Amino acid sequence: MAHWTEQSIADELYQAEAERRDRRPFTDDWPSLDVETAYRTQARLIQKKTATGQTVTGVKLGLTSLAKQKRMGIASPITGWITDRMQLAEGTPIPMGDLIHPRIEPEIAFVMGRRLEGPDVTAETALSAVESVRAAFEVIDSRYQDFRFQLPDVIADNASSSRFFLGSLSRHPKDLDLAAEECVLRIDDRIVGSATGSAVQGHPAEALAQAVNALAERGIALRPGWIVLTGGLTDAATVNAGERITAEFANLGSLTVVGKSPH
Ligand code: 0L1
Ligand code: MG
Repeated sequence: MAHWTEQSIADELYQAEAERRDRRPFTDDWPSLDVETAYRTQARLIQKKTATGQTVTGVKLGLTSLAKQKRMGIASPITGWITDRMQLAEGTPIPMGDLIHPRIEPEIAFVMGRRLEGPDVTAETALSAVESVRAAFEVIDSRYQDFRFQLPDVIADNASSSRFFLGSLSRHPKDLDLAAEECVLRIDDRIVGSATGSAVQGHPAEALAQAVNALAERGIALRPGWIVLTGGLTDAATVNAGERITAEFANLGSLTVVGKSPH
């Protein structure tokens, strides 16, 4: 049985991503691996990324839907870090050759206007710290075989973060009803999902408040200018090379991405 430590798990996850290799969850060998240790491991993983020139540009909230939370036995989102290297400009194909088994989910993204720090942050306070709202696609990619993991595994793996896109339209939060904001997800011309912002903890600002309060327990505050991916609105869809994937929002515009073809 392998003897894992926070650092050796971070090293292994970093290598697995670089080598486009999936693996067994660490909890198979270390069943008592807990959430606190997993977040410290995630911090070591992001330190490795920043040591190689990546810059943290914000956070992602994961497992925001009721269905995913029930499966994992949690009631509030997990968080991961996003970096400048994960963000792709609209029009850039999803680099299928660099990823293991990417899935995509439409999200509502916030750009923070001011610092936000828990505890006791409410959805209202959280939203008042948001400068702008954008449509987003998050491309998730687990470093575990078949996305099979326990909660500590996925936290250590930076919440399956991989790539993301932001839409070009930027709206002020006061001009939107985010719980009612509709989104339709299409692959080529097939509708594969639809939802409103209420799919994310009832309201994306509620998800933000819960995440900020949880981050405060680890001494972390959100900084002005940081991006927050607030969580998948629909189920994540598998991405295949050559597919054209569109998220059509009622008030945030639409965003189209393609899975890069091998030729
Ligand atoms: O962004 C997400 O909600 C993904 C969080 C990790 C769970 C998964 O890989 O589905
Ligand atoms: Mg997501």
